[in-house]
Amino acid sequence: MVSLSRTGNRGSLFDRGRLFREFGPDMGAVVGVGLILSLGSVLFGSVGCAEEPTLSPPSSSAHPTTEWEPTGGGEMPPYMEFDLVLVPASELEVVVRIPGPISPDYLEERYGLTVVEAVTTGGETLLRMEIPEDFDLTRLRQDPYVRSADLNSEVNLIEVATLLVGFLEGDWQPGVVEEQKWLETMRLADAHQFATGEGVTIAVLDTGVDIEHPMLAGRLQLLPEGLGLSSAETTDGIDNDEDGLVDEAYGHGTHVAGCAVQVAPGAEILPIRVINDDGVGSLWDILHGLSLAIDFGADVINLSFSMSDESESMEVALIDASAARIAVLAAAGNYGNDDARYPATSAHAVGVGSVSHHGKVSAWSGAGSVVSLAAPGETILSAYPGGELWYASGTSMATPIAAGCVALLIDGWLVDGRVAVKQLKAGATGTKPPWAFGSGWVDPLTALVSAQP
Ligand SMILES: [Ca+2]
Ligand SMILES: [Ca+2]
Repeated sequence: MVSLSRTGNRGSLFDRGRLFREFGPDMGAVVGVGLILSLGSVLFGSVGCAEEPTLSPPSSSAHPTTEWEPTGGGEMPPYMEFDLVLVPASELEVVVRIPGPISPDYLEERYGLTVVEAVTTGGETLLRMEIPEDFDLTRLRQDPYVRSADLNSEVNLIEVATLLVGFLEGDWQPGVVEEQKWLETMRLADAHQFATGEGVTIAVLDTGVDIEHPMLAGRLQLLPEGLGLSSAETTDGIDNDEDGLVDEAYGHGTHVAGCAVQVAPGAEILPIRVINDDGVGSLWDILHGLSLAIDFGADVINLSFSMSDESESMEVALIDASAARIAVLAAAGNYGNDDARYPATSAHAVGVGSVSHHGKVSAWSGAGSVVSLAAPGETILSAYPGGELWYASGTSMATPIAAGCVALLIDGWLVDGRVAVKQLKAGATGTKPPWAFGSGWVDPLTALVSAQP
């Protein structure tokens, strides 16, 4: 058994009783009674919002805004034609990374594996292989030519696992988007006078995006055909994972990409579809997507999903991204303050949790010292396929908002992704409670004004 090199603590990082006492029954109660209720209360705007914002709105952009509420409900749009089938996760497969000079034949002959799919990346070969009945993963991992090997496990989208997708808001209305409170408390209008993320590529590994959406049009770098993964978000009207919900993840990637461009309107989004419309992907898809993100020059990689367990292959991929000076941001999960999920907990990724637009920790957000940063993730209005706008809440929304901030710093200071993350952490603002995250919640304007390159 190969042990993974990690730092950080996945244990209990929070005192729920303390949270309850200091921050009111709304927070403590929802942590206790379950995620579906807590998320419902967030979406209907009942999580307490009585405090003053911790960031003062700048005078230049201060304007009277009507207090907005999610308008709720709405019909699911008609399903579009399905033209992409993602590879299902399988316990009968292994994903292996070997040096380029080593032939896959070596693995076939020595371990009885059969190549299903192979990609070359960074001088190495990434393989998806069928395993024989008496397969021994430990023996494969100990092979000196094998850099990483894992069973090809299932990967789930955070919001789908907690039955949260979003609300239909109606047609594209840019004026409404601009009135969101979180844009104001983050002082983004002022930050955009210093930087917009121009020249920065943010890879969004998700369900793909609606490439025609007005919020995204002209801001996309699309994957060329023939790579095995695509950029477009599509839906099939089928309950692919047989959980009783049909296409429950559809729109997730479009929404996530829209969050990033609201923060960094000059950045280019590279959508990589690694999760299907029911919110299910595989470790293979993720690893393949990460290799494409690196190969296509991403400066920032956004991972708004969590995995059921840590993975040697994922750690190796994150180390490679880090070596390429890429900032990898991962959602901490919506399972409560003491339950941040991998890969947000990896030492080689930047974990991102959620706060309200006042900087109050979201009751359902993964938190703790192992989660470096937080960003607004409650009732965020963003793009939805078909030119629409939906509200959604979750660390999936907070993560691309933080990723957009990293893009602003890369542009503003002409630094690489990893330096930009350090600057963003150094400029972060305290949350309520202040010990919730490793550094605090993102404050791009402070980092743009005061950071050292
Ligand atoms: Ca389903
Ligand atoms: Ca489906």
